[in-house]
Amino acid sequence: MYIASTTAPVNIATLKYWGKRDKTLNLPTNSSISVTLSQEDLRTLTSAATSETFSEDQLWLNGKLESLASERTQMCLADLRQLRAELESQDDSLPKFSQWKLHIVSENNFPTAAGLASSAAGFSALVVAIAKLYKLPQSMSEISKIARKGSGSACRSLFGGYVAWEMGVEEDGSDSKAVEVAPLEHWDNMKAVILVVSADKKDTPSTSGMQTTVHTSDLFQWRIKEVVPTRFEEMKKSIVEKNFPVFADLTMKDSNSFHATCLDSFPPIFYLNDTSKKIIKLVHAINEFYKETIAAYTFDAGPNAVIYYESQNESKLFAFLYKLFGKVSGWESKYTTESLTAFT
Ligand code: 2P0
Repeated sequence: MYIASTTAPVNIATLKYWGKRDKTLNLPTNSSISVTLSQEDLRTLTSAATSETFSEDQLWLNGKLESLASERTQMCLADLRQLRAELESQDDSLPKFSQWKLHIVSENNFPTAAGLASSAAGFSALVVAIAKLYKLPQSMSEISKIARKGSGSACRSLFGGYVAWEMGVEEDGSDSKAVEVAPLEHWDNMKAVILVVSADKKDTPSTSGMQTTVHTSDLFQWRIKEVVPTRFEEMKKSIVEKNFPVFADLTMKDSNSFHATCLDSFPPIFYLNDTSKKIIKLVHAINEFYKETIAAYTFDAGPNAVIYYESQNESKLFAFLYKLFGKVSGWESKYTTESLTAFT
């Protein structure tokens, strides 16, 4: 039996991916940017094994046997096997992994109750573990195109730190890939706190939600053509220059723009709840109080907030959070599993 393991971090978009121009290949309608969270806190650990004796492909996710039958997973496995077969055709001495079945074991180190999307880290770890097992020579950006087919946002979890997913223009997706904007060490005092507003499953899944938006929202057309292309360049620059106030403004505006297109979809999609909106107001009030932008909120396809800040401002930010939410157990470990719905 041959085995390889890897970890992949959760990434939180600061410039949101929302909309596909090709549903099968997961080709987006706009480029996006994310910040990868520390692997100590939130990551997926995946091991992939192959052996001539395995009779079927199998996956154990957090200790439970799960299906590998989805079309997305099958596309990833087929791409990886094809790259391995190319290697085997060049070197006869290589074992024929491309023809053998796979056993995959995957585990998240964050509670499902935190309500965080795990598909990005999950598909990223799955694809990278198999690429390692197959000893594929392709770069991470090349491999990110395979992870993208599993779940769009997964392509960004192949890199640590600050990552861009370039949407590309080709119909076959050959230029739709993740690239590093800057490594984690470049801006290592950046931190994130996650406010778990609700651990419930989201009511509109991202994949169908984005299709509704693409087909029905006029505002969305403005967003992808006029707003995001400029913002993409400005945000990359703010990261390279470590300009927190600019990065923060762009991050908050893009979260609001994404949720505005959700509201403009027909029927409308609501991800933010009243608590989310109070957090938005709170962050603006904090920045106003200090007369300096020290915190930036962003919300994905759900009501939970991620607040970015620089470590030197932690006590300034947390003074407000503690005062308003009270000190809850688990807070110190950067995210709380307690519901904040009591915040009124
Ligand atoms: C993002 N989200 O950029 C955006 C912001 C949610 C809101 O990527 O259909 O799970 O698997 O490609 O990647 C969620 O979408 O969707 C997402 P698929 P995915 O992080």
